[in-house]
Amino acid sequence: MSVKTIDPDEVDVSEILGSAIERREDPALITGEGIYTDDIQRPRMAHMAIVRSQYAHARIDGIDTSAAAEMDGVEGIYTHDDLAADHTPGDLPFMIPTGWLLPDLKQVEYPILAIDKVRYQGQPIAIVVAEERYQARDAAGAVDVDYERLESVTNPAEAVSGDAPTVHGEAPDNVAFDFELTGEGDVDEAFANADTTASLSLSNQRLIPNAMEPRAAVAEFKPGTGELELEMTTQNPHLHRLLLAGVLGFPEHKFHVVAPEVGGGFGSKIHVYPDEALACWAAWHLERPVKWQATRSESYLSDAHGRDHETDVEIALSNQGDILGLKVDTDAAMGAYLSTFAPAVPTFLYATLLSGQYDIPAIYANVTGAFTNATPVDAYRGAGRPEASFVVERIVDQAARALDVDPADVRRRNFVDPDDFPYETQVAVAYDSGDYDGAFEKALDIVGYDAFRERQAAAREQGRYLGVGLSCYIEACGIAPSELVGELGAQAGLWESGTVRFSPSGTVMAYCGTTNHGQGHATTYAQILADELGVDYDMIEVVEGDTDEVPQGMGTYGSRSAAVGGSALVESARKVVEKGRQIAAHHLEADESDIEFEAGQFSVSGAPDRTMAIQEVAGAAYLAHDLPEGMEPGLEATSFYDPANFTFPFGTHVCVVEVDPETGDVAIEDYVAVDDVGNQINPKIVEGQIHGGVAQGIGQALFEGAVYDENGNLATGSMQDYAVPKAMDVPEMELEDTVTPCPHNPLGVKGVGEAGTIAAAQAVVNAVEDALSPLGVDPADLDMPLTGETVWRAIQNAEGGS
Ligand code: MCN
Repeated sequence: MSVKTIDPDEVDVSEILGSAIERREDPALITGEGIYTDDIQRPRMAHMAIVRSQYAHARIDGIDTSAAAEMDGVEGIYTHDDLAADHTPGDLPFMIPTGWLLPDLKQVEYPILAIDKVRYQGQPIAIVVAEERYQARDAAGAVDVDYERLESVTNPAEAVSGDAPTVHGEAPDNVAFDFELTGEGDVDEAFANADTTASLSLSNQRLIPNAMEPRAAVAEFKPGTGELELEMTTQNPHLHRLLLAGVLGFPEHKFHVVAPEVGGGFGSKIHVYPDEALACWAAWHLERPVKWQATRSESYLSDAHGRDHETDVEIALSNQGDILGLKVDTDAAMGAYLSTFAPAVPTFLYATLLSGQYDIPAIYANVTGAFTNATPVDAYRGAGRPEASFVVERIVDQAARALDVDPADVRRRNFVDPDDFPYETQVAVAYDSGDYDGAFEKALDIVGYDAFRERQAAAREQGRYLGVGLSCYIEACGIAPSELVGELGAQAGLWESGTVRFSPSGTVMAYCGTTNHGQGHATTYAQILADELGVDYDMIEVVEGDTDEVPQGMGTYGSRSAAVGGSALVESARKVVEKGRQIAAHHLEADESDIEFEAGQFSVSGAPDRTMAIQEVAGAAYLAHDLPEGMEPGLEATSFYDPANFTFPFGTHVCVVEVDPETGDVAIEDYVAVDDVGNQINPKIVEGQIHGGVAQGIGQALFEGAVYDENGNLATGSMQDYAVPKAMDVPEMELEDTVTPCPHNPLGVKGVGEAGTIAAAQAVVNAVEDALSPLGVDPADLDMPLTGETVWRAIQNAEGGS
């Protein structure tokens, strides 16, 4: 069933929160009015192209720029030596910082232009600035780099096997970190006491984000004021301001970062990369605006990739089907350098979610971060949590097989009980609220699980292979609180700022430190404030993505904007109402405690005719002719909201497939999702987020995967070679929900932006495994992506072995 969109004019303000109103951002975007970074033109603007390493691992013996420098339009060609010689007194910055430090993390230098060595194909070596874009790109192609090639390694398990080329001298064994997480439960004892165990080795393949708009930047240095302005494809302009100021050695208060319209990010536009720093440096150095626009091929090489885990997992069970313990050992690729939040992803966003929706008394996780000669890996939609859900949900299916029971029964038996919240897992987190069985039974009911099993048995009689896959996922959104993440190694606080400002005429401006890049914040934030303030939705404007307009913020990632940004706005709205209450009390000559506020009206309790609309209060606040003694004029408030905990959305996704044993082709027949994201601000936006997320999860399950050849060349560096799902590959979905409010934020919301991606992949893979179980296919042969070839080979392997 699909949620029907409503025209906001048809919704009363008292019902706007929770209504599926149309997204207000869409008219401008679909009529071409949206301004993206590459649309920006500046007088005297030059163009930058980047000379990137052809090889995965090489020493640089020389860079000959002479031929390129003679080419038409070329203004300058710069290497690391030019950066080193320019602008920087004292210590040389121009290094990308690591935003999350784990104990004993091997921090390695990550220069914005290579110094002496390159460690992945695509690493920036030099920049060319020219009058026109094509001139810059042509000249970049003419820069002659003298490489001495070195052996390379791209697989994380091989990289840390003790028998691989070394990526960084500082980490001779390629181990960036060795991370362990366990609780009080004794895992060895759990396995010693187990009646049954099951195990699986699996890969969670490397993915490439593929946002619709490749990354881009326009930088301009203004010599008159000493200001640097950067318009860029960013999910977090404030973090980019802070970290790029450090990279460049530029004063933060003179640095203005703006996100124009951003065509998707999926995590890839969070991180600090060399490219945007280089555009800034060039603009500063040349004192003219400089634009850099990645080509699609450049994006494949240079956007941080996602996932890339090799995992061994074991589960211990009683004969009755109780999960007694879980052991997980993962090698997680970091790629060639530590990208901004890379160390946090396979540790605090992965190992902490390994209890899934289950009450598991003993868990041990060990994660080894591996340097490899590949593009750096960082957060990509879901970031750590899809990997965790994948491991848990696949091993639970193996457990069912080992016990010879239906996979639905193992899940039912082990869910955390609704009465046990907050639930402390054995892996360091406390789930806030949930009803896992509720969402599960609803999903099974919609898909007709019991009837399907009968249909499946009948189809097998006819030689058809139908399968059903279950995925009961848990996720942690809105990473928090700042003090805790600080203890865990975050180099930033994870609060959010929100300002609510009335104008004298009673309209409202809202400013939030999050940054929309497809999620519809302008709509949902206005819904929240219309409800809080009782002001007409159309009279509320939302501003994000500009460090001059919104002085502080932390950006959009980790499905945090509703729970953290939305809560900051709520707190500010409530402060505004409190000030308004004092003004109203003064004007209505009543005691402040007698003033009620509802639907935008202040009224004296028991005297409904003595009222003052919040707009009138705003007028009085700015007129300032008659305010309570000592009160400052104006009506606005700013809040920095620091959440008390993560939020933990959850749900069950069920996928039904048919596999053609002759070709290995997988057809998705049915897809049902029941998600619980707490209270919903806008059910249509929630549905859209789930839908997009599931499409990406299906992409991972069936199509996508970055492939490196034996020399570390990216073999899937274009849309022809890297298969993202197309519309015809994504089935009709049945999206339903349950609602279990978050108990610790004022909106009761949990995140939704990543839920679909976290849930989908294992639903599809488990379905394929279920379909093929009569053939005796080895589950370890079903590594994603399950292309026809992979599935066909798995079938041949099973038939060959039988
Ligand atoms: N929402 C709601 N009710 C809830 C929760 C959220 O109505 N209970 C609404 C929010 O108000 C917001 C949207 O749903 O309009 C998503 O909210 P939230 O879950 O807070 O996620 P963020 O806004 O912080 O977005 C980040 C998340 C992430 S981490 C990735 S990756 C992702 C995603 O959002 N990338 C996206 N969704 C994307 N959607 C698009 N179009 N493009 C991307 O790059």
